[in-house]
Order: sequence, then C-alpha cells, then structure tokens
Amino acid sequence: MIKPDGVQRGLIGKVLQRIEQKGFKIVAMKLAVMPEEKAKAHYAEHVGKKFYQDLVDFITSGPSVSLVVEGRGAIAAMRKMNGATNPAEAVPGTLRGDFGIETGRNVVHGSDSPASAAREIALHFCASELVNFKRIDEAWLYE
Ligand code: DAT
Ligand code: MG
Repeated sequence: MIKPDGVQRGLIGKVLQRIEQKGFKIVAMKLAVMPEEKAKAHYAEHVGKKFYQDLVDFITSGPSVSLVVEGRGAIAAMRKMNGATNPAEAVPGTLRGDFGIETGRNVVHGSDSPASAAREIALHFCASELVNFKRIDEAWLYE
C-alpha cells in the first residue's frame, strides 16, 4: 500500500516503478480513502498500542493506493524494498530509506506473511478485482 503521505507527496509513480522494474506483477490496484472500519481491521494486530489511534487517523486521512503484487518471493522482497519501519533506520535504496523521515509517515505498507497478505487482500479487494495475466517478460525474469 502507498500510504496517504506517499500519495500526497506525489510518490505513487516512484513506488510503482520500483515494483515494476523489480519484475513483480501488479495484479490489482485501487486508490481510495480507507474507511475507519477498514483501517481498524487492517491494523487489528496493533490494537492497544499507544500509536494505534494515530495510525488509524493517519491511514484514513487521505487517499491511499492498495496493491496486490505477485511474484516469486514477493512478500519478503516487498518488505525489503519498503525498508525498516522507522525511515531513520531504513537503508538508502529502500522506499522508506529514500523517501521518509519518521515512523508515522513511512510512505508504504507491506504484508508481512502469506497469512497477513491473504487477510489484507480479502479486506481491500473482492476476488473479481484480481486480474490473472502474464507479463510478457516472465521468461526473462524466471529461470
Ligand atoms: P511495518 O509497517 O513495518 O509492518 P508495524 O507493522 O510494526 O510496521 O507497524 C505498522 C505501522 O504502525 C508502521 O508502519 C508505522 C506505525 N508504527 C509502528 N511502530 C510505531 C511506533 N513505535 N510509534 C509510532 N508509530 C508506529
Ligand atoms: Mg506490519
């Protein structure tokens, strides 16, 4: 997900470019202001933490872009491409390292496991919004 700060700062294209140039396939994409209930469900694992309400307020504060990214090793690779949660610790070359300064404005979100990816995809998309197609360069990306 490209969070509201990334959208407001004009970073949608830069994030999408990194995903595309890596070779991963964007199979669903949606720009919307996340409703409060969806935000609470999205961040359910953080209920009770001191930053939880700020997180919900931030993620609902403007449009965000939700994506489903497909490819071998995509979950772990996207987390690496996003970088450490705190942009101050994220290494240069990562999205957060290159484009962020503080934890509460860290530009992007990435699912952290197959289970959370499945849960988050079901939360933000219906099955018919996921597109099944082949990238023409797949033979040059996979051995
Ligand atoms: P990540 O987004 O890297 O998966 P997370 O799941 O631990 O990190 O936290 C979700 C988001 O909550 C994170 O992107 C920014 C915010 N957050 C995490 N820890 C925080 C903290 N200590 N103070 C403020 N915001 C925090
Ligand atoms: Mg997380």
